[in-house]
Amino acid sequence: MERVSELQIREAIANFNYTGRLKECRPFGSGHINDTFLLTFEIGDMGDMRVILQRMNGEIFKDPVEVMENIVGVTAYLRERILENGGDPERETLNIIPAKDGKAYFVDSKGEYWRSYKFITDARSYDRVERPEDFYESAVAFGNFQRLLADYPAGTLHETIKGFHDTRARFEAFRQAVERDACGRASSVQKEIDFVFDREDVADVFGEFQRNGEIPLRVTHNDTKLNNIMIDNTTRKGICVIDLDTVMPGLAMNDFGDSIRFGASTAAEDEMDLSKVSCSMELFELYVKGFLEGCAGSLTPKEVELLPMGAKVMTYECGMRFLTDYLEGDHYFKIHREGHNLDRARTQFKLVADMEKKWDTMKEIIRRYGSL
Ligand code: ADP
Ligand code: GN1
Ligand code: MG
Repeated sequence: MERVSELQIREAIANFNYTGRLKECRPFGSGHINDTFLLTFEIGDMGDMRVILQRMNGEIFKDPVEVMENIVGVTAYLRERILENGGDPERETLNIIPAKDGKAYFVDSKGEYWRSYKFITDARSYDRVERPEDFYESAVAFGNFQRLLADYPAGTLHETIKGFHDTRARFEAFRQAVERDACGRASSVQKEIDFVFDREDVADVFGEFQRNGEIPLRVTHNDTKLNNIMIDNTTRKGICVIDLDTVMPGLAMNDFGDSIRFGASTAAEDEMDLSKVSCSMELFELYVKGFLEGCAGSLTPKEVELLPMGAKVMTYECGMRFLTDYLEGDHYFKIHREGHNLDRARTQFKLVADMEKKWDTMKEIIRRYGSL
Protein backbone atom coordinates (compact mmCIF):
# COMPACT_ATOMS: atom_id res chain seq x y z
CA MET A 1 0.00 0.00 0.00
CA GLU A 2 1.15 3.51 -0.74
CA ARG A 3 1.61 5.73 2.29
CA VAL A 4 -1.44 7.59 3.49
CA SER A 5 -1.24 11.21 2.36
CA GLU A 6 -2.16 14.22 4.44
CA LEU A 7 -4.90 15.06 1.94
CA GLN A 8 -6.36 11.57 2.20
CA ILE A 9 -6.55 11.72 5.99
CA ARG A 10 -8.24 15.09 5.82
CA GLU A 11 -10.75 13.78 3.31
CA ALA A 12 -11.50 10.78 5.55
CA ILE A 13 -11.87 12.90 8.68
CA ALA A 14 -14.28 15.22 6.87
CA ASN A 15 -16.49 12.27 5.96
CA PHE A 16 -17.13 10.73 9.36
CA ASN A 17 -19.77 11.81 11.81
CA TYR A 18 -17.40 13.57 14.19
CA THR A 19 -18.20 16.60 16.29
CA GLY A 20 -15.91 19.13 17.92
CA ARG A 21 -12.61 20.67 16.88
CA LEU A 22 -9.81 18.38 15.75
CA LYS A 23 -6.90 18.99 18.13
CA GLU A 24 -4.53 16.24 17.13
CA CYS A 25 -4.12 13.42 14.64
CA ARG A 26 -1.23 10.96 14.97
CA PRO A 27 -0.28 7.46 13.84
CA PHE A 28 -1.11 4.91 16.51
CA GLY A 29 -0.36 1.33 17.50
CA SER A 30 1.97 -1.25 15.98
CA GLY A 31 -0.29 -3.36 13.77
CA HIS A 32 1.32 -4.84 10.65
CA ILE A 33 -1.67 -4.47 8.35
CA ASN A 34 -3.86 -1.36 8.59
CA ASP A 35 -2.92 2.30 9.04
CA THR A 36 -4.21 3.42 12.39
CA PHE A 37 -4.58 7.01 13.60
CA LEU A 38 -5.62 8.44 16.92
CA LEU A 39 -7.70 11.60 16.62
CA THR A 40 -8.43 13.92 19.51
CA PHE A 41 -11.40 16.26 19.34
CA GLU A 42 -12.23 19.08 21.70
CA ILE A 43 -15.95 19.23 22.28
CA GLY A 44 -16.96 22.67 23.55
CA ASP A 45 -16.59 22.85 27.32
CA MET A 46 -16.98 19.09 27.67
CA GLY A 47 -13.31 18.28 27.22
CA ASP A 48 -11.50 15.97 24.83
CA MET A 49 -12.72 12.90 23.06
CA ARG A 50 -10.54 10.43 21.19
CA VAL A 51 -11.42 8.17 18.26
CA ILE A 52 -9.59 5.63 16.16
CA LEU A 53 -9.46 6.14 12.40
CA GLN A 54 -8.10 3.38 10.16
CA ARG A 55 -7.30 3.03 6.53
CA MET A 56 -8.04 -0.60 5.77
CA ASN A 57 -5.46 -2.50 3.81
CA GLY A 58 -7.19 -2.93 0.47
CA GLU A 59 -4.45 -5.11 -0.98
CA ILE A 60 -4.91 -7.69 1.74
CA PHE A 61 -8.65 -7.35 2.25
CA LYS A 62 -9.94 -7.70 -1.28
CA ASP A 63 -13.50 -6.95 -0.25
CA PRO A 64 -13.50 -4.35 2.55
CA VAL A 65 -17.30 -4.12 2.45
CA GLU A 66 -17.50 -7.78 3.43
CA VAL A 67 -14.97 -7.20 6.22
CA MET A 68 -17.16 -4.44 7.59
CA GLU A 69 -20.32 -6.55 7.24
CA ASN A 70 -18.65 -9.17 9.43
CA ILE A 71 -17.58 -6.58 11.98
CA VAL A 72 -21.04 -4.94 12.10
CA GLY A 73 -22.62 -8.35 12.65
CA VAL A 74 -20.15 -9.59 15.24
CA THR A 75 -20.02 -6.38 17.28
CA ALA A 76 -23.84 -6.10 17.32
CA TYR A 77 -24.05 -9.70 18.52
CA LEU A 78 -21.37 -9.19 21.17
CA ARG A 79 -23.14 -6.04 22.38
CA GLU A 80 -26.23 -8.11 23.17
CA ARG A 81 -24.23 -10.81 24.98
CA ILE A 82 -22.30 -8.18 26.97
CA LEU A 83 -25.55 -6.46 28.01
CA GLU A 84 -27.03 -9.80 29.09
CA ASN A 85 -23.98 -10.33 31.27
CA GLY A 86 -24.29 -6.87 32.80
CA GLY A 87 -21.15 -5.58 31.06
CA ASP A 88 -20.39 -2.25 29.37
CA PRO A 89 -20.62 -2.61 25.58
CA GLU A 90 -18.99 0.79 25.07
CA ARG A 91 -15.72 -0.63 26.36
CA GLU A 92 -16.04 -4.38 25.95
CA THR A 93 -16.51 -4.49 22.20
CA LEU A 94 -15.57 -2.28 19.28
CA ASN A 95 -18.08 0.48 18.50
CA ILE A 96 -18.20 1.63 14.91
CA ILE A 97 -18.56 5.36 14.23
CA PRO A 98 -20.50 5.60 10.98
CA ALA A 99 -19.49 7.72 8.03
CA LYS A 100 -21.66 10.74 7.19
CA ASP A 101 -23.69 8.68 4.73
CA GLY A 102 -24.53 6.20 7.51
CA LYS A 103 -22.30 3.42 6.21
CA ALA A 104 -19.80 1.61 8.43
CA TYR A 105 -16.96 2.78 6.17
CA PHE A 106 -15.94 5.61 3.89
CA VAL A 107 -14.41 5.22 0.42
CA ASP A 108 -12.02 8.07 -0.40
CA SER A 109 -11.37 9.57 -3.83
CA LYS A 110 -8.50 7.09 -4.37
CA GLY A 111 -10.96 4.25 -3.82
CA GLU A 112 -9.44 3.34 -0.42
CA TYR A 113 -11.57 2.27 2.54
CA TRP A 114 -11.62 3.93 5.95
CA ARG A 115 -13.42 3.11 9.18
CA SER A 116 -13.60 4.60 12.61
CA TYR A 117 -14.10 3.25 16.11
CA LYS A 118 -14.76 4.81 19.47
CA PHE A 119 -11.52 4.86 21.43
CA ILE A 120 -11.49 2.38 24.28
CA THR A 121 -10.61 4.52 27.26
CA ASP A 122 -8.48 3.65 30.28
CA ALA A 123 -7.01 0.60 28.61
CA ARG A 124 -4.10 -0.23 26.34
CA SER A 125 -2.65 -3.01 24.25
CA TYR A 126 0.81 -4.49 24.81
CA ASP A 127 3.46 -5.60 22.34
CA ARG A 128 5.18 -7.70 24.99
CA VAL A 129 4.07 -9.36 28.18
CA GLU A 130 5.11 -6.92 30.88
CA ARG A 131 3.31 -8.71 33.70
CA PRO A 132 2.51 -12.43 33.49
CA GLU A 133 -0.97 -11.80 34.93
CA ASP A 134 -1.78 -9.70 31.86
CA PHE A 135 -1.07 -12.67 29.64
CA TYR A 136 -3.33 -14.84 31.77
CA GLU A 137 -6.09 -12.21 31.54
CA SER A 138 -5.68 -11.98 27.78
CA ALA A 139 -6.14 -15.75 27.61
CA VAL A 140 -9.36 -15.58 29.61
CA ALA A 141 -10.62 -12.84 27.28
CA PHE A 142 -9.74 -14.66 24.05
CA GLY A 143 -11.28 -17.88 25.39
CA ASN A 144 -14.34 -15.97 26.47
CA PHE A 145 -14.57 -14.28 23.05
CA GLN A 146 -14.65 -17.65 21.34
CA ARG A 147 -17.26 -18.96 23.75
CA LEU A 148 -19.46 -15.85 23.36
CA LEU A 149 -19.44 -16.37 19.60
CA ALA A 150 -20.15 -20.11 19.81
CA ASP A 151 -23.75 -19.64 18.63
CA TYR A 152 -23.04 -16.88 16.12
CA PRO A 153 -24.51 -17.81 12.71
CA ALA A 154 -21.22 -18.83 11.11
CA GLY A 155 -22.84 -19.12 7.67
CA THR A 156 -23.34 -15.35 7.56
CA LEU A 157 -19.62 -14.64 7.94
CA HIS A 158 -17.59 -13.83 4.84
CA GLU A 159 -14.17 -15.39 4.44
CA THR A 160 -12.27 -12.10 4.44
CA ILE A 161 -8.93 -13.67 3.46
CA LYS A 162 -9.22 -16.93 1.58
CA GLY A 163 -7.44 -19.82 3.27
CA PHE A 164 -6.11 -17.53 5.99
CA HIS A 165 -4.94 -20.39 8.22
CA ASP A 166 -4.79 -23.06 5.54
CA THR A 167 -1.25 -24.00 6.40
CA ARG A 168 -0.90 -26.33 3.40
CA ALA A 169 -1.88 -23.50 1.06
CA ARG A 170 0.57 -21.22 2.89
CA PHE A 171 3.25 -23.84 2.34
CA GLU A 172 2.52 -23.96 -1.40
CA ALA A 173 2.71 -20.16 -1.59
CA PHE A 174 6.04 -20.36 0.19
CA ARG A 175 7.34 -23.01 -2.20
CA GLN A 176 6.38 -20.78 -5.14
CA ALA A 177 8.09 -17.78 -3.60
CA VAL A 178 11.27 -19.82 -3.20
CA GLU A 179 11.07 -21.03 -6.81
CA ARG A 180 10.39 -17.55 -8.21
CA ASP A 181 12.92 -15.90 -5.96
CA ALA A 182 11.68 -12.53 -7.21
CA CYS A 183 14.27 -10.48 -5.31
CA GLY A 184 17.22 -12.86 -5.57
CA ARG A 185 17.18 -13.38 -1.80
CA ALA A 186 16.68 -17.15 -1.61
CA SER A 187 20.32 -18.23 -1.64
CA SER A 188 21.12 -16.05 1.35
CA VAL A 189 18.38 -17.66 3.47
CA GLN A 190 18.86 -21.31 2.53
CA LYS A 191 19.04 -22.35 6.18
CA GLU A 192 15.63 -20.83 6.91
CA ILE A 193 14.16 -22.30 3.72
CA ASP A 194 15.43 -25.75 4.72
CA PHE A 195 13.89 -25.32 8.16
CA VAL A 196 10.46 -24.90 6.55
CA PHE A 197 10.88 -27.75 4.05
CA ASP A 198 12.15 -30.13 6.75
CA ARG A 199 8.87 -29.69 8.61
CA GLU A 200 6.44 -29.87 5.71
CA ASP A 201 4.30 -32.38 7.65
CA VAL A 202 3.32 -29.61 10.11
CA ALA A 203 1.38 -27.99 7.25
CA ASP A 204 -1.02 -30.95 7.05
CA VAL A 205 -1.75 -31.84 10.65
CA PHE A 206 -4.98 -29.89 11.11
CA GLY A 207 -6.18 -30.39 7.53
CA GLU A 208 -6.17 -34.14 8.11
CA PHE A 209 -8.01 -33.95 11.43
CA GLN A 210 -10.59 -31.73 9.76
CA ARG A 211 -11.09 -34.06 6.81
CA ASN A 212 -11.60 -36.92 9.26
CA GLY A 213 -14.21 -34.87 11.12
CA GLU A 214 -12.17 -35.02 14.33
CA ILE A 215 -12.09 -31.28 15.02
CA PRO A 216 -14.91 -28.73 14.60
CA LEU A 217 -14.94 -25.43 12.78
CA ARG A 218 -15.89 -22.63 15.14
CA VAL A 219 -16.24 -18.87 14.87
CA THR A 220 -12.73 -17.78 15.80
CA HIS A 221 -10.70 -14.58 15.86
CA ASN A 222 -7.72 -15.88 13.90
CA ASP A 223 -5.31 -13.10 14.89
CA THR A 224 -5.05 -13.44 18.65
CA LYS A 225 -1.81 -11.67 19.36
CA LEU A 226 -1.45 -9.76 22.56
CA ASN A 227 -1.67 -6.36 20.91
CA ASN A 228 -5.13 -7.25 19.63
CA ILE A 229 -6.58 -7.08 23.09
CA MET A 230 -7.16 -4.05 25.28
CA ILE A 231 -6.17 -4.48 28.91
CA ASP A 232 -7.94 -2.29 31.45
CA ASN A 233 -5.47 0.04 33.18
CA THR A 234 -7.18 -0.29 36.55
CA THR A 235 -8.60 -3.80 36.79
CA ARG A 236 -5.90 -5.30 34.47
CA LYS A 237 -8.61 -7.49 32.90
CA GLY A 238 -8.63 -8.18 29.17
CA ILE A 239 -11.45 -5.78 28.56
CA CYS A 240 -11.94 -5.91 24.79
CA VAL A 241 -10.85 -8.08 21.88
CA ILE A 242 -10.07 -5.85 18.89
CA ASP A 243 -8.84 -6.27 15.29
CA LEU A 244 -11.88 -8.21 14.13
CA ASP A 245 -10.89 -8.27 10.43
CA THR A 246 -10.31 -12.00 10.40
CA VAL A 247 -13.19 -13.24 12.55
CA MET A 248 -14.25 -16.24 10.47
CA PRO A 249 -14.87 -19.94 10.86
CA GLY A 250 -11.59 -21.43 12.08
CA LEU A 251 -9.95 -23.68 14.64
CA ALA A 252 -9.84 -23.16 18.39
CA MET A 253 -6.25 -24.46 18.46
CA ASN A 254 -5.15 -21.74 16.08
CA ASP A 255 -6.54 -18.97 18.29
CA PHE A 256 -4.71 -20.52 21.21
CA GLY A 257 -1.55 -21.06 19.19
CA ASP A 258 -1.27 -17.60 17.71
CA SER A 259 -1.36 -16.11 21.20
CA ILE A 260 1.41 -18.44 22.33
CA ARG A 261 3.72 -17.70 19.41
CA PHE A 262 3.52 -13.99 20.15
CA GLY A 263 2.98 -13.69 23.88
CA ALA A 264 4.81 -16.70 25.34
CA SER A 265 8.00 -15.75 23.56
CA THR A 266 10.70 -14.37 25.82
CA ALA A 267 11.57 -11.76 23.18
CA ALA A 268 9.89 -9.45 20.70
CA GLU A 269 8.55 -10.86 17.44
CA ASP A 270 11.35 -9.05 15.58
CA GLU A 271 14.21 -9.60 18.06
CA MET A 272 17.52 -9.86 16.20
CA ASP A 273 19.42 -11.57 18.99
CA LEU A 274 18.04 -15.08 18.73
CA SER A 275 19.69 -16.16 21.96
CA LYS A 276 16.96 -14.14 23.69
CA VAL A 277 14.13 -16.01 21.98
CA SER A 278 12.48 -19.01 23.61
CA CYS A 279 9.02 -20.25 24.45
CA SER A 280 8.42 -19.66 28.13
CA MET A 281 6.74 -22.64 29.77
CA GLU A 282 5.59 -20.41 32.63
CA LEU A 283 3.75 -18.15 30.19
CA PHE A 284 2.51 -21.15 28.22
CA GLU A 285 1.03 -22.60 31.39
CA LEU A 286 -0.63 -19.33 32.37
CA TYR A 287 -2.18 -19.04 28.93
CA VAL A 288 -3.46 -22.62 28.99
CA LYS A 289 -5.11 -21.99 32.33
CA GLY A 290 -6.71 -18.71 31.24
CA PHE A 291 -7.82 -19.91 27.82
CA LEU A 292 -9.48 -23.05 29.19
CA GLU A 293 -11.20 -21.00 31.87
CA GLY A 294 -12.43 -18.54 29.23
CA CYS A 295 -13.67 -21.34 26.96
CA ALA A 296 -15.38 -22.82 30.03
CA GLY A 297 -15.73 -26.39 28.87
CA SER A 298 -16.72 -25.55 25.31
CA LEU A 299 -13.70 -27.32 23.74
CA THR A 300 -13.77 -31.03 22.93
CA PRO A 301 -11.13 -33.30 24.53
CA LYS A 302 -9.47 -33.60 21.10
CA GLU A 303 -9.19 -29.82 20.77
CA VAL A 304 -7.69 -29.55 24.24
CA GLU A 305 -5.19 -32.31 23.44
CA LEU A 306 -4.19 -30.50 20.25
CA LEU A 307 -3.50 -27.10 21.86
CA PRO A 308 0.31 -27.55 21.83
CA MET A 309 0.05 -28.45 18.17
CA GLY A 310 -1.86 -25.21 17.63
CA ALA A 311 1.11 -23.32 19.04
CA LYS A 312 3.53 -25.14 16.76
CA VAL A 313 1.37 -24.85 13.63
CA MET A 314 0.70 -21.13 14.10
CA THR A 315 4.35 -20.35 14.81
CA TYR A 316 5.53 -22.40 11.84
CA GLU A 317 2.90 -20.83 9.59
CA CYS A 318 3.66 -17.29 10.70
CA GLY A 319 7.41 -17.79 10.22
CA MET A 320 6.71 -19.16 6.77
CA ARG A 321 4.50 -16.16 5.95
CA PHE A 322 7.20 -13.71 7.08
CA LEU A 323 9.82 -15.54 5.02
CA THR A 324 7.51 -15.68 1.99
CA ASP A 325 7.04 -11.93 2.26
CA TYR A 326 10.78 -11.39 2.56
CA LEU A 327 11.36 -13.46 -0.59
CA GLU A 328 8.61 -11.61 -2.45
CA GLY A 329 9.94 -8.15 -1.56
CA ASP A 330 7.98 -7.24 1.61
CA HIS A 331 4.62 -6.38 0.13
CA TYR A 332 2.37 -7.87 2.83
CA PHE A 333 3.57 -7.03 6.36
CA LYS A 334 4.64 -3.46 7.12
CA ILE A 335 8.38 -3.29 7.64
CA HIS A 336 10.38 -0.65 9.48
CA ARG A 337 13.90 -1.71 8.54
CA GLU A 338 15.83 -3.71 5.96
CA GLY A 339 15.44 -7.44 6.57
CA HIS A 340 12.62 -6.91 9.07
CA ASN A 341 10.52 -9.80 7.78
CA LEU A 342 13.56 -12.08 7.81
CA ASP A 343 14.24 -11.17 11.44
CA ARG A 344 10.62 -11.94 12.24
CA ALA A 345 10.78 -15.28 10.40
CA ARG A 346 13.91 -16.23 12.34
CA THR A 347 12.31 -15.64 15.73
CA GLN A 348 9.38 -17.82 14.72
CA PHE A 349 11.65 -20.67 13.63
CA LYS A 350 13.66 -20.36 16.83
CA LEU A 351 10.39 -20.70 18.73
CA VAL A 352 9.31 -23.75 16.71
CA ALA A 353 12.64 -25.44 17.45
CA ASP A 354 12.29 -24.56 21.13
CA MET A 355 8.75 -25.95 21.26
CA GLU A 356 10.03 -29.17 19.72
CA LYS A 357 12.51 -29.43 22.62
CA LYS A 358 9.83 -28.63 25.19
CA TRP A 359 7.11 -30.76 23.60
CA ASP A 360 6.75 -33.19 26.51
CA THR A 361 6.45 -30.34 28.99
CA MET A 362 3.79 -28.67 26.86
CA LYS A 363 1.80 -31.90 26.67
CA GLU A 364 2.15 -32.42 30.38
CA ILE A 365 0.82 -28.93 31.14
CA ILE A 366 -2.19 -29.61 28.93
CA ARG A 367 -2.85 -32.89 30.71
CA ARG A 368 -2.78 -31.07 34.02
CA TYR A 369 -5.28 -28.39 33.04
CA GLY A 370 -7.21 -30.33 30.40
CA SER A 371 -10.09 -31.31 32.64
CA LEU A 372 -11.04 -27.66 33.38
P1 ADP B 1 -3.86 -3.88 12.59
O1 ADP B 1 -4.83 -4.73 11.83
O2 ADP B 1 -2.99 -3.06 11.74
O3 ADP B 1 -3.12 -4.70 13.61
P2 ADP B 1 -5.56 -2.95 14.80
O4 ADP B 1 -7.03 -2.87 14.56
O5 ADP B 1 -5.07 -4.09 15.61
O6 ADP B 1 -4.78 -2.83 13.41
O7 ADP B 1 -5.14 -1.57 15.52
C1 ADP B 1 -3.79 -1.25 15.80
C2 ADP B 1 -3.64 -0.80 17.25
O8 ADP B 1 -4.47 0.34 17.49
C3 ADP B 1 -4.08 -1.82 18.28
O9 ADP B 1 -3.03 -2.73 18.60
C4 ADP B 1 -4.50 -0.95 19.46
O10 ADP B 1 -3.37 -0.59 20.24
C5 ADP B 1 -5.03 0.30 18.80
N1 ADP B 1 -6.51 0.30 18.69
C6 ADP B 1 -7.26 -0.21 17.69
N2 ADP B 1 -8.57 -0.02 17.92
C7 ADP B 1 -8.68 0.65 19.08
C8 ADP B 1 -9.77 1.18 19.86
N3 ADP B 1 -11.04 1.06 19.46
N4 ADP B 1 -9.48 1.83 21.01
C9 ADP B 1 -8.20 1.97 21.44
N5 ADP B 1 -7.13 1.51 20.75
C10 ADP B 1 -7.35 0.85 19.60
C1 GN1 C 1 -0.77 -9.43 11.32
O1 GN1 C 1 -2.87 -7.09 11.89
P1 GN1 C 1 -1.91 -7.61 12.94
O2 GN1 C 1 -0.65 -6.85 13.02
O3 GN1 C 1 -2.66 -7.74 14.24
C2 GN1 C 1 -1.42 -10.56 10.55
C3 GN1 C 1 -1.45 -11.82 11.40
C4 GN1 C 1 -0.03 -12.20 11.81
C5 GN1 C 1 0.60 -11.02 12.54
C6 GN1 C 1 2.04 -11.28 12.86
C7 GN1 C 1 -4.58 -9.91 8.59
O4 GN1 C 1 -1.54 -9.12 12.46
O5 GN1 C 1 -2.00 -12.91 10.67
O6 GN1 C 1 -0.03 -13.34 12.65
O7 GN1 C 1 0.54 -9.82 11.72
N1 GN1 C 1 -2.78 -10.17 10.14
C8 GN1 C 1 -3.22 -10.40 8.89
O8 GN1 C 1 2.46 -10.37 13.82
O9 GN1 C 1 -2.53 -10.95 8.04
MG1 MG D 1 -3.76 -5.73 15.22
